[in-house]
Amino acid sequence: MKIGIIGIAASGKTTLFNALTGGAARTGGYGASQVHLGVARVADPRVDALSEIFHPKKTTYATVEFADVPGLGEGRDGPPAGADSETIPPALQGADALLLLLRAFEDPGVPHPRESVDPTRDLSVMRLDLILRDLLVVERRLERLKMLVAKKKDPGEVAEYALLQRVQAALEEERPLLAQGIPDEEMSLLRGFGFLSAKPLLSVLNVGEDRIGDAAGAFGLPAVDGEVAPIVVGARLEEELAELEDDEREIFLADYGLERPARDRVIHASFELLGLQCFMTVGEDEVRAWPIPRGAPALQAAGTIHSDLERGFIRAEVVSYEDFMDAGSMAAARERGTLRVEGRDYEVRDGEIMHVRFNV
Ligand SMILES: Nc1nc2c(ncn2[C@@H]2O[C@H](COP(=O)(O)OP(=O)(O)OP(=O)(O)O)[C@@H](O)[C@H]2O)c(=O)[nH]1
Ligand SMILES: [Mg+2]
Repeated sequence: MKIGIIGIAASGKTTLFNALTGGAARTGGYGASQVHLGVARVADPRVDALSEIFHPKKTTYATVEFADVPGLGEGRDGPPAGADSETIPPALQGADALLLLLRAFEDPGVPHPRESVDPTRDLSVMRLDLILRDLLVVERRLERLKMLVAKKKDPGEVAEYALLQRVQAALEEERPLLAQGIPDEEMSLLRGFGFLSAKPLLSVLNVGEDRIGDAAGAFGLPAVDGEVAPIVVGARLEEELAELEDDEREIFLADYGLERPARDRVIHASFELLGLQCFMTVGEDEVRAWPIPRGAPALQAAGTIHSDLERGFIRAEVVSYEDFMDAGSMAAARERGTLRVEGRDYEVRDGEIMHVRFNV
């Protein structure tokens, strides 16, 4: 599952990307057109605690993939051009969700493409930019469909034409696809387009190092119904923190009056934005957190580990993280009756420790 990091030019996207993924991509490149791909570890105290109990050969955390793309909006590129074949950047087409970084830091050394720092303005610029890019793709597809449908009345194409016409009208009213109330079956027909305004969006406010303790509201950012509240970070500070050893990091954080880096909060929120949760497997070989969609059944969880486990699934032995910690071992949890036996349709809950019995 991949999150695309978007924002206007010089908002600190690559800086944040480095902080999240431990990368070292060049920042301050204003105008660089590279896409950076990286993987961020989802910190999880439960995995740490389980690892201390089992002393496994290997400990594996869940991960989230991030793609850092060059600035959008009216920054470097100007408004999206009609003839542009890449109205939806390919790196974003396949993204499952978007992280929108909003610049709130002042730094005379880093010119703002619109001269003044105004995250509320940039938020609407970016929202509109996503809608316009989708609109261009819809318009081009409609032109093509019009010809096709005129020649031959293929029922699939006729339906797509009608659907896209509705989408077009709503986009023209500046309603993002995600807010158009399109039913799941129709949404899946649209998936291939990779529409940007159909992707869940998390706003992150880059406030720089001076105003790190402030809340998003202090920057005049309005709260939007149904959207997660923006997360406040100092991207450059986070980038520096990511490079430090643990003991140095403590000192650095204390200097800024912070308890912990914002990095983990951003990664967690991204993970949740993707609709994911974790279940755990434990043992002497490996303690591991496995990401699965929230509400996924045991059979799907088994398949995440290995296709054999799905194919030959017999049952799952499940215990909640808390019950396991209370019991101290799988055997003790079994004796206490907190270890349950569940079937293939069992809805796995976050943090549960699972052992799959299978036979192939
Ligand atoms: N003072 C300060 N500078 C920052 C902060 N975050 C980023 N910068 C600086 O802003 C400049 C641009 O940062 P980048 O991360 O390259 O910005 P970007 O959004 O990736 O820019 P483009 O890829 O060109 O769109 C760099 O010089 C960063 O060091 C911050 O929190 N505080
Ligand atoms: Mg960049």
